[in-house]
Amino acid sequence: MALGLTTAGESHGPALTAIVTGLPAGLRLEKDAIDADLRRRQQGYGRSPRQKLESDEVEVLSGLRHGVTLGTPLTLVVRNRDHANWTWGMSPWRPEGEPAGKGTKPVTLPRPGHADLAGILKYAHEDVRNALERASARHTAVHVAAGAVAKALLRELGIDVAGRPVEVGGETSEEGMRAATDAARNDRDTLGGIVEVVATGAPPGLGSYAEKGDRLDARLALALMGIQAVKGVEIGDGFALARRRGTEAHDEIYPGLERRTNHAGGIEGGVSNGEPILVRAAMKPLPTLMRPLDSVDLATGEPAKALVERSDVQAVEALAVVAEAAIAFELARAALDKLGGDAMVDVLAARDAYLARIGDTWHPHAS
Ligand code: EPS
Repeated sequence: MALGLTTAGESHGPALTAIVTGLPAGLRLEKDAIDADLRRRQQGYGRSPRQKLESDEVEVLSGLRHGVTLGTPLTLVVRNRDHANWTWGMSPWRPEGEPAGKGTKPVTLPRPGHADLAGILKYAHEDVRNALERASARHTAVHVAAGAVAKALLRELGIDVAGRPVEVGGETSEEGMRAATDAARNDRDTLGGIVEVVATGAPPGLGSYAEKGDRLDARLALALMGIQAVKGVEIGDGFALARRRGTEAHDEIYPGLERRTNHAGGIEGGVSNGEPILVRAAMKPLPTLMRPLDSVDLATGEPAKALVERSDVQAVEALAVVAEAAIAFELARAALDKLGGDAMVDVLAARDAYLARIGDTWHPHAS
């Protein structure tokens, strides 16, 4: 059974939920490790005051007993503490009593760059809130929880995945990124940036060239492009390869199947080649602006300024954690596609048999 993930939940609703299916039985999970990733996602320079309200923590409702997976659907829940301020406005049922708290008035001022306008047109909503609540990047919290589960599985297979920000507002040094964030905050503006995720220890043979949907690079690109605000994805040297000659673009093969370069980012023909897997994602500046752009009031059809709501100045460090989780989940899916197994013991036996078969020719790098 393929590894699957379904998520649900609104930004200011009661909770976010993820159901992970197809996990082998016998995988040990640590609550602390999942919570540590949830905390990492909440941190970062330029985050919204909302992060002071939330203190994300995972709850498990099914699929786990005494910290070990059962091979049944795993339900992960992250509650929204802020929901306490929205109990009327985001009540799942028809609210009782007088309107109180946040979210009581319809939002009619769509923000350029957000899902607001497309969302209400698509779903026939009148209140933009009905679109923005799910489109919000808040729900990446539960994707990070699912990614932490995937990382536990990958660790058993000797695969490590790590994400980091490499650029914020065009700046690449730590100080530059902070200064750019401070400057944008002072100007009541927002920034985007670039994150990089590196996976080491993946064996050759994950993914396939047989169909385009099987290609590992296509799957990783989907995993990253599906994250809020991501507008570009690059594998290995990506766009720079287009400007090189073939003799300078490819990674030559030496005895022991050694490579001295990794322009391909660890993937050739849609299949992992045993080198570190290297991907990058570009994030646009966040579309919720304190200095709002021109829009139209949907209630009157008249020109107006877009909705102003509390938001982040930039969330690139958060994206690094979310992208790491997305890549981990996709690599875990690809690894289970290759190795199969209802039980971890079977997955590990299949891994050992596979590595024994290719071991005469392929030797993992120390990197
Ligand atoms: C978000 C807007 C802000 C962010 C939120 C994503 O939320 P709020 O409108 O409640 O201040 O803080 O991100 C999170 C809450 C989170 O946990 O990442 C948006 O519009 O996407």
